[in-house]
Amino acid sequence: MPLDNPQRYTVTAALIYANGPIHIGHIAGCYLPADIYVRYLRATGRDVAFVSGTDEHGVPITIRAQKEGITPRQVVDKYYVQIKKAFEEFGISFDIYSRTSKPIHHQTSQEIFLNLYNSGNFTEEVTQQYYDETAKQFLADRYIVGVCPVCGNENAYGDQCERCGSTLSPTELKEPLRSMLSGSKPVLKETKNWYLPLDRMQPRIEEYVNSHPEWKSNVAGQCQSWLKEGLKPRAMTRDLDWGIRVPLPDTEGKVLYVWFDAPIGYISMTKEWAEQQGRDWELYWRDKDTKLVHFIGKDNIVFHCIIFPAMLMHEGSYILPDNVPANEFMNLEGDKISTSRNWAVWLHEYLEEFPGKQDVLRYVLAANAPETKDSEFTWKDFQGRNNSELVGIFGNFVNRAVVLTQKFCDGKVPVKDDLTETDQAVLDELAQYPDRIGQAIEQYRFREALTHLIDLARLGNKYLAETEPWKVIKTDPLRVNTVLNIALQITANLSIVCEPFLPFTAGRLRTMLNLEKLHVTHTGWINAGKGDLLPEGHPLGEAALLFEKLEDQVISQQINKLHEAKRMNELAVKTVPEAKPEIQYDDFAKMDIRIGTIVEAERVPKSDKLLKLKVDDGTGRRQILSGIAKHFTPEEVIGKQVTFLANLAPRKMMGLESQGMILMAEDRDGSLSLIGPGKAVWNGGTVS
Ligand code: B3M
Ligand code: ZN
Repeated sequence: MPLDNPQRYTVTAALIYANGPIHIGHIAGCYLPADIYVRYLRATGRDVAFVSGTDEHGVPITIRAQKEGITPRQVVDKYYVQIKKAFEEFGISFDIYSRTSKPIHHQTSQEIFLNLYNSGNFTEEVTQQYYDETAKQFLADRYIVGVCPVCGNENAYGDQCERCGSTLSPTELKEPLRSMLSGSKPVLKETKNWYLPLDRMQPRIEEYVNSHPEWKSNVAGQCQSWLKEGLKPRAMTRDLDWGIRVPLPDTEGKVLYVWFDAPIGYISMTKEWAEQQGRDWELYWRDKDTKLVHFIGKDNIVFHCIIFPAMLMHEGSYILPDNVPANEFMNLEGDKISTSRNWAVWLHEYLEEFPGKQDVLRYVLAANAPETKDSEFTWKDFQGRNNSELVGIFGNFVNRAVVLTQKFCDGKVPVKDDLTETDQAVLDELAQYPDRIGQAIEQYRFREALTHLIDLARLGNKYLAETEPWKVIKTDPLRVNTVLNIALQITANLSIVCEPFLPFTAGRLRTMLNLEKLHVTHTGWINAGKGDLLPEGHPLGEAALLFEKLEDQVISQQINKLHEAKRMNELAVKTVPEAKPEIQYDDFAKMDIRIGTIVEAERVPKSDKLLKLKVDDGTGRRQILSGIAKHFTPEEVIGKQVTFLANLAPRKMMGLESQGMILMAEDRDGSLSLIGPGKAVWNGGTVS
């Protein structure tokens, strides 16, 4: 039953860049906790707008476009659809999942920008930025390539060196600098941008942050360290062509900073949703009784706890975030999750490979969520928790309660007789769980809430083990009726309190218990804890297995897949070697390259590299020493036609003379292959 005066919540989950698929780290860090929270709020009758979507502006999008050889628009269109679908199938219950490329968002962002501009909340600054004269545009940090001052990597980016991981700024890069757009050398050029003077705003922001001592310690800690360092003005416009146009005259080639417009996306998406629903969006953003909660990962804390609130408080008409329960990161099999290294479990792949098992992943990710520190996902743990907790405890209890009722009570909720002390104790205990779970959720302690949930199933198992209805049936069927009635009441309660975590399971439980008929729904948290949810005589539905054991083979397949994907990726990122300096035709013509057949081959004693080959070159047998012993056995190469450099000056190696050189192609993984002619040709034939 919904409350008469429901509290109102606006809950947001980070607007992920639409530049790649989502993985388990995103889910455990942000989307799953948000969904658990929102499902719980709805179940307790609160009025909630659960808002999210994709962030479709900024350099991450244009970089991706360049990598894939498509336009930024094509990038965001592709990933928006993919991401939205994966979230839906995984049961993340957004009220709206939209995108920052919508006109309503452009409009809202420009309006807020203008409000801040008109009320004198920006400062104008002219600075020197790198400019590509060939491409005729300013270069985002990411588009400037130079030598890393830390490790000497010649391909470090202006914001980061991918080899050593150092965070950089373009001015720290050592020469030679080049533009990723045209390859030319960038020059410094003056440009004007609008800044949010966070330095001047510091006292008000401090006051705001300090008025929230209840924030999680990892969040508060990051805020305090930013404040202690002293806030600096931050540019809210950028010289870029992909994004939202700056709504001021003479600003051709400038767009709003992506971190200016992205959080405003929460507002514009709420507007869009409210319009669809015939609701008033302002209630969700301007009514001071509304609680605004942002779920994000730890790399976004400063934007949600300092910069966005600063924008809102100076604009003046909006409520400020009430809480920002950011999570830390989840690692995978002992290593950081990395999109570029392909070290991740991708949600869309999981959904395909484990159909119907959304709740298993939801369970494992929630149980392991990086709430206060980084955590770790391993496939072994996934298997272990599934087999022992979901199958062994939760599923086992529910299955026994329902199957025993089918067997001993004709599939109907049996009549309760007098209660023993054990019965009463179990019912008293049951009554406490909804609050216990709910309070943990309200305090963003989802792992703890989940352990309470499993404890409730444990309580059911313990009760059955103590009362042993399968034995007692022979002597005291009335007693069995009471026990199974209570076991079924626990099961019905589980269907309500498990819903925020395991919505698919909750649905199956409702069917099994035939709950729709009773109007006991998952939104009935207020009824949870009661020992009489199911009336006596109520017919159950079909028993079904909630969870199934995961075999070792399924798990090792996943582990192998992960390692294979990483290996393939490492091969793919190995770059093609730099081109050599230009030569003239005469330089080339000096080389006498010919075809010959290897007729003898043997290892050179005491060398693990060299093979001694005899090559039929059409006029005789010439001896060539070749450093290929690690790649080929002598038997493998005998009889092969090869290409060799015939006029290389003879050299001595290991006391033997080599009269030429066999040509080889080196593959990405370092393996070698002989280069023969496309069809057999005569020995001594020239290559030109
Ligand atoms: N797009 C960063 C990210 O995808 C950024 C979040 C915006 S939330 C308003 O991790
Ligand atoms: Zn480096």
